[in-house]
Amino acid sequence: MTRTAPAAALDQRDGSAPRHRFTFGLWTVGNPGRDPFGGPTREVVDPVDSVHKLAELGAWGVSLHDDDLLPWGIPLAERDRIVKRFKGALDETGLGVGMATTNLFGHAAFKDGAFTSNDRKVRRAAIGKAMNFIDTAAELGAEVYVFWGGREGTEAGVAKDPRDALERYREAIDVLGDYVVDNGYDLKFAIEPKPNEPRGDIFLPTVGHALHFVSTLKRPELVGVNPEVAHETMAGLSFHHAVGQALWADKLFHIDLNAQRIGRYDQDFRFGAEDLKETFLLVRLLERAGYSGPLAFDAHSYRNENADGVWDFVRGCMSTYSALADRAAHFDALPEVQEAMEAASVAELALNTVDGDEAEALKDEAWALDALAERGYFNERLDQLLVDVLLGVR
Ligand code: GLT
Ligand code: MN
Ligand code: MN
Repeated sequence: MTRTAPAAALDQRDGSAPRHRFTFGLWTVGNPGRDPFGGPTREVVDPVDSVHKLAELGAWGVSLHDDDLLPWGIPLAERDRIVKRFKGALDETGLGVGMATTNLFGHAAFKDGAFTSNDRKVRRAAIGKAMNFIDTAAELGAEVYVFWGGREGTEAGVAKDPRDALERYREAIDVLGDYVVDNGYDLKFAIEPKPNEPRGDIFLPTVGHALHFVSTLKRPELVGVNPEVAHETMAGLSFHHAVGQALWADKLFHIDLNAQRIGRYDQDFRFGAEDLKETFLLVRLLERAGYSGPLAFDAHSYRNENADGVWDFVRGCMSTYSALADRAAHFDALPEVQEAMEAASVAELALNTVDGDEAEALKDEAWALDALAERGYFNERLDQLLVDVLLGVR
């Protein structure tokens, strides 16, 4: 079913569809402000109310875990009633479902892992739980199904051979891939890496690890990655480089946007709340690459906000993305930027280094290194222009 854009869409350039497909997880706007040291500071939000409010604010869609919509353990008839009511809200508002996923971390049985638990019965139950919600995801028209393996890891490294754990992880994704194809579902998978938290160390800790893992699968074409700003940043890595590698591999199926400072716990702050420069580089990259998948804000409002503050957080995420997209286009159009790019030989990196069999010429050219060391790359000028644009002085 094609969905019509909500009338209030923030960034409607051509008048027909929102240019950016912004989505929010039900668990993000519904986050009650719990942290490891204190209980909730806000009421739980009804998913149907979240759908209506997000539509009003101009989001394109939502994403959800099974347990966000269907509390664990409810009877089948109740499930059907809840799904029907939720579908009704989506139809009424025109909101889409960017991604769906399984909560494979909350239940106490997943304390040793889900797909990589040492207990085979837990592993089988985890695959079954995912299958159950894949059925609902297909019914809701989700385009991507995410796997975030928050519990797939160890504190006591001696308790799991990482080779066995990765083999079981691979097996689970392969079995679920067969399930999707056998049922004729139009659904792609995306693996979401994270280095640690809640486990001491998590398997598939970075985008690079996940990209290699995808290449080992039975159906690699079905599976991509879902990088999250906070997760690569926790590992001290450049997020836009990680996204660049996912794009280069044609594997950016989904993206989780938020903000994070290096060396901290998983902060999941409002998009753009930290490191505006890296955030600018990310948005510029996504815009230039023509990424058209969901732009999912996987973040939550500060704990000291009340229910109204959550909607300020939602507006802030979307307006910062849109403003940075505009700033990025403005930056690239500035003549002084184009000159600095030329001086820095930015476009030259897109040219082939070697054309055909040139071994003899290349060996001769090795002697040019001393002369080549003389030039500058004008990175100071170029980077300052970026800072000027971010500060609004250009
Ligand atoms: C959890 C995690 C996120 C994941 C979600 C999907 S759940 O909130 O912190 O990064 O994207 O399972
Ligand atoms: Mn995430
Ligand atoms: Mn996170």
